Amino acid sequence: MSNPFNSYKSRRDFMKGATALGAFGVFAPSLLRAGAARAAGPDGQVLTGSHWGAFNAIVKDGRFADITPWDGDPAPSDQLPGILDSVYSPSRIKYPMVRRAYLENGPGASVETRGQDDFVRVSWDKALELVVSELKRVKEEYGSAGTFAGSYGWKSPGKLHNCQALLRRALNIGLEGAFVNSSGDYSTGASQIIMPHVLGTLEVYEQQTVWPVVVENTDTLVFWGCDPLNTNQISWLVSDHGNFPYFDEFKKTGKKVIVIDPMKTRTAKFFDADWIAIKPQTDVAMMLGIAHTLYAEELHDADFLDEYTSGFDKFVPYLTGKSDGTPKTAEWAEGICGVPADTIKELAKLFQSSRTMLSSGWSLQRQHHGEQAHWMLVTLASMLGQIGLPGGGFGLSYHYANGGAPSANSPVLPGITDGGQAVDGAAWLTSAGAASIPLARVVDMLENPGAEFDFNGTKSTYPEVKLAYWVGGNPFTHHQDRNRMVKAWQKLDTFIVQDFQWTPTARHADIVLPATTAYERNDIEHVGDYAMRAIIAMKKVIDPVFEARTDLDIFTEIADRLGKKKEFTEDKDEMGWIKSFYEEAVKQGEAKNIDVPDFDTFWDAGIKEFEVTDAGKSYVRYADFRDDPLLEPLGTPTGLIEIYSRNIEKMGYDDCPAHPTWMEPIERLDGPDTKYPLHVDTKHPEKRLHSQLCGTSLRKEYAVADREPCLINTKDAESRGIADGDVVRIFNDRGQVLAGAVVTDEIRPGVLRLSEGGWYSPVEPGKAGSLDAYGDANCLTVDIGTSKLAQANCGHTAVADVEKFTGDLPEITVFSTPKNG
Ligand code: PGD
Repeated sequence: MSNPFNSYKSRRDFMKGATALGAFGVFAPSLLRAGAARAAGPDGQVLTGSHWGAFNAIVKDGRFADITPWDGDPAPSDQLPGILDSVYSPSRIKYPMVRRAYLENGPGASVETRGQDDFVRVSWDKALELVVSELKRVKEEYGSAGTFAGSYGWKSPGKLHNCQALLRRALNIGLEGAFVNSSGDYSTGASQIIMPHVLGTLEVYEQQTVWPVVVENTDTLVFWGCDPLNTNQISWLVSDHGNFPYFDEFKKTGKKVIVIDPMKTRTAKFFDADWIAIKPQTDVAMMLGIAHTLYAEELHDADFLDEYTSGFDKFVPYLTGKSDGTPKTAEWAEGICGVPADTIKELAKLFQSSRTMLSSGWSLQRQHHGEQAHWMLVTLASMLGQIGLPGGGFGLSYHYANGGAPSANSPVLPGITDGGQAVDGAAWLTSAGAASIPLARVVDMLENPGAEFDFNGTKSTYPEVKLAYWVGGNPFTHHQDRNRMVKAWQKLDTFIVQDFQWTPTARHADIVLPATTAYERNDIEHVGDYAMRAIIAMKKVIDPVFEARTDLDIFTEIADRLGKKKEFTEDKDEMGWIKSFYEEAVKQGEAKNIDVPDFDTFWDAGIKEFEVTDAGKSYVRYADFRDDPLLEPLGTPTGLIEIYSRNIEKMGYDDCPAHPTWMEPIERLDGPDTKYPLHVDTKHPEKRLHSQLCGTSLRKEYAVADREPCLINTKDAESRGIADGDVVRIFNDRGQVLAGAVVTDEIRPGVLRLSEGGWYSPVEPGKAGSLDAYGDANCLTVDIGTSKLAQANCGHTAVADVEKFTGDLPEITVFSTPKNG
């Protein structure tokens, strides 16, 4: 089966395809109202925004009937039709629902049958009465740490209906903050903790040296474990797709592109790149092999290391093997990463002799000892001495939210606050403790109340949690080791889920509250996370369907029932909040001399775009530091790039030494103690956002035999008698899933690809170890912290085996409404 994802669609291609399909033929553009000031009414067109970009929603007879990309989008995502389907899909939650056993017997009832029980429809009044009385009971009986509201997930964009901030706001204001929060995220959990020690900043969410500079100056562009043509389809805010025109420009230059990845990615195919098929989880070894070559051949930039870094002298004995008897030569690296030593040596020379940008993804750090990967990448870039030069150095965000698209001179919108102490930025460094856990340790916390855990130099104890309230996330797809999780979840008396679709998470809940999609409410957001290209009115397209209510509305009522409505709302309704955020932008505009129209003009127009400045077009990351490291020091203790960290040394962790180090992961392909012969690569999917849109008609475009596709190398398939299109069972000691085989040479032998985000559909719900009928990759992954430092998730650490499935094919239940739903 050929892989359909080898290119991206420019705007022209998108529209051609759409017209050919007749998708947009129903409404002549002249009949459509552009920029309607509110929901379209029975017929019309509304401009609004999403993770997948800005789009026009076409409404017919009061129904969201069609979707076309915003005129300003240079590369519309072909996932847009999934958005439309998500509003009316069979997986939509229509009414407030309560698990029957819970409704009949109360908190803690039959927890072992969560996921298999049927649900009972209740009124909103009843549902909220249950929610509020349980919040109060848990606070009374278990104190301030009995409820977990560190709810994580990709939710929807919008500065107001930020459901996670609203949840915490309701509990901060209504329950005097009686809840356990979380810090970090599943994307960059390891890197965002180690990078402040190394570079004095989170680094992963910072603007990159911009693409016009890269196109002009970079000779060798390396994509190391990232697939920007795929992942830049979506953004945390409303995607601008600002990188895509530069992909075309760079390609036209004919300059070298290298992709280091177990898979021949969409990006590799687009650029016709040199594909180096590394073994998964071995990047640190390969980087060390390059570093050793540079050092041994005296190709490293000693002046740069002297002036801008600290601790290289402590790293060298490790590199040469003086300290541990193992020189980290290219030959040594080959034995681990599977890339020939000659290739490693050639790369060292190529990187040193040409302007090289090492652009890395985050998969490298979403694995056991993931902290080491970006630390070693920064060390390698330091040895090359090009950090702060136009088009040289490293970048940790070219693959995310269109990092590197030049920034506009735009005001910055505020958003709804959580009404308590902010947990962001530098606070992540110190926010360990019973009041907040590193979020990927949630199962550990449920299993081990009272147990001590380390985190970034601190020690805390896990609280005893009895109630979890989840909004805007799908932990029954995003968290690792599903079977362990299913059991741990049984420790909860109550699990409340607020979502718009019957995700696997909602199916494991006791109380389910139907939220609206972003298209059934008004909001406001930026277009372009880094580019800040525009502010968009995310206008309501249609009224809420069935009994869905907005997150703001639900939490307002919870705050009201807790006697704190006024404090929660500050006397503002939906449009009052949106206006108040916009007014801040107007004030900033006045101060910074940016033209920002008044609210009514903006809302009527639907969007306000901002100019990209010359400074935005020529930004070079770390140029200031390079120009003057004394006046522009980094935020590290030494003010320099820390190749050796005394702070980490003081922590004394056995699993995170004080300089970048190759550390064997708990399991890996061909690893010393590894039991299974194949690695499971759980990269991000091409046709959905994590698990979002998995429950829509888009699935038909990629599912194989109705199941999540699993890429398998031709040789591995042949030796197991697996043919393209077969249903296969992938298994290890932690779990077993069915998937549809895609036999290909576009993946390294020994590696399977099963994308994260496939909805968990257990054949025996509630039973740990059940076969998953659809293909949830996290049935197979390990749930351990990356190290004591970051305690981040290891979603890319999994080995397994695969066989052709010959039994009776079990039904996939997860995409339909549960009984009575
Ligand atoms: P999403 O599918 O985006 O996944 O995990 P995350 O939980 O973020 O789930 C978001 C949920 O929010 C959906 O169910 C959606 O319906 C709901 N939602 C959307 N908008 C709203 C709203 O306005 N209100 C409410 N109430 N709900 C809403 C993603 C996570 O998975 C991440 S970020 C990463 S990087 C990790 N990646 C991997 C990986 O690469 N490999 C593995 N094995 N595992 C991973 N897990 C992580």
